[in-house]
Amino acid sequence: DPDSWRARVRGCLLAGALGDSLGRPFEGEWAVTEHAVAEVLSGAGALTWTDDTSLMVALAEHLAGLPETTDLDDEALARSFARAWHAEPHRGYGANPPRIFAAVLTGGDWRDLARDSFGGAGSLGNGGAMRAAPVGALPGGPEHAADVARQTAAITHAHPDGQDGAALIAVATWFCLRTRPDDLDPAELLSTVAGHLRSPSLITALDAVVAGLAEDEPADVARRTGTGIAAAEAAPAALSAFLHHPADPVAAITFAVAMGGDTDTVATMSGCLSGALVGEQRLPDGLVARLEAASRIRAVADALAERTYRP
Ligand code: F2R
Ligand code: MG
Ligand code: MG
Ligand code: MG
Repeated sequence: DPDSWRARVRGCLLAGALGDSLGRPFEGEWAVTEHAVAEVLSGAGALTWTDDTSLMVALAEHLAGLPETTDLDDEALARSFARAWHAEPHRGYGANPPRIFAAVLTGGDWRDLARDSFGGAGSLGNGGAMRAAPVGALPGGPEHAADVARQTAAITHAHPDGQDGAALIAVATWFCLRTRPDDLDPAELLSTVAGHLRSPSLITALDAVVAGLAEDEPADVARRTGTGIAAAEAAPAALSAFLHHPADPVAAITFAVAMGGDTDTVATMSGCLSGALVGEQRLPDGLVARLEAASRIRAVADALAERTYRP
C-alpha cells in the first residue's frame, strides 16, 4: 500500500544518509573497529553527510519531478548535480566530478570531459553507485532500473565499471524495496543483480560477495571484496555488509564502516539497501534526530514515493 511504499523509500534515503554520516569520520582508514563506530553511534553530535548524500538527494529530487512519461532527463540531471556541487563544494568530492560539474554550469562540453577523463578510460570510481539507490524506486523491472542507473552514472563515469556499479546498487535497491524482510533470499537477490550486470569485473566481484557470506569479521569480508574507491570494490562491499545484517540498518552500516576503506560510500549504499528492505520505522529515532537535514531528505523521499507508487 502507499504508506508502506513511502516508509520503504524514506528508509532507503534516510539510512543511506546515516551510513554516509557515520562513515564520514573514517573515510580512507583501513583498520576501523566496530567499537570506534559504536562510539560515534552513542555520541550526541550532529551527523553530517558528504557528497554521496548531496548527489543521491539531487537524483531522487530529479526522478520525483519528472513527468510520468519519462524516467530520466540527463541534461537536467547534470545541471542538478552541478548545482548541488556548486552550492556546497566542500562536501568531500573527488577530483574529477567537480571538473565536469563546472563545465555543465559554464556551458562547456561536459560529455566529452567525462569520456576523456583518466586518459580516455573514463572514471571507474564509485561516484555513480553511491547516488544510484533512488533509481530502484522507479516503476518497471530490474532491467529498466539497471539501464536508467547506468545513464545517471554516465554523466560523470564513462567507464563501464563506474556505470555497472550504479546498476548493481539500483537493482539491489529495486529488489529490497519490493521484498518482505522475512522473505529475503540472498541467492535470489544475487542472481537478480548478476542478471543485469555487463562489466566482467563487477560480475566477478559477485563471487567475492558469495565467499564473504561465510566470513564473520568485517575485515575478512573486506579482504574478499575490497572497499576502495573503485566501483567494482565499493558496490559489492556494500552488498556484502547489507547481507550480513539485512534487516538491521544500523548493524549493516556499522559492519560496512568497520570494513574500512571508502567507509562513507560503502555505508551509504549498505544503509540504502537495508533501509529499503525494512523501512523508516526500523531506524532509531535518536539517530535520525541527529541526522543533518532529515526532514528535507524525508520530503524528497515522499515526493519520490508518490511519483513511483504503483498499486
Ligand atoms: N573523494 C572522496 N574522498 C577522498 C577525498 C576527500 C576530499 N577530497 C576531502 O577534501 O576531504 N570521496 C568521494 O569521492 C568518491 C567518489 O568518487 P567519484 O565521484 O567516483 O570520483 P572520480 O574522481 O571520478 O573517481 C574517484 C577516484 O578513482 C580513481 N579513478 C577513477 N577512474 C579511474 C581510472 N580510469 N583509472 C585510474 N584511477 C581511476 C581516481 O583516483 C579518482 O580520483 C566517494 O568516496 C565519495 O565519498
Ligand atoms: Mg563522500
Ligand atoms: Mg560519459
Ligand atoms: Mg567516499
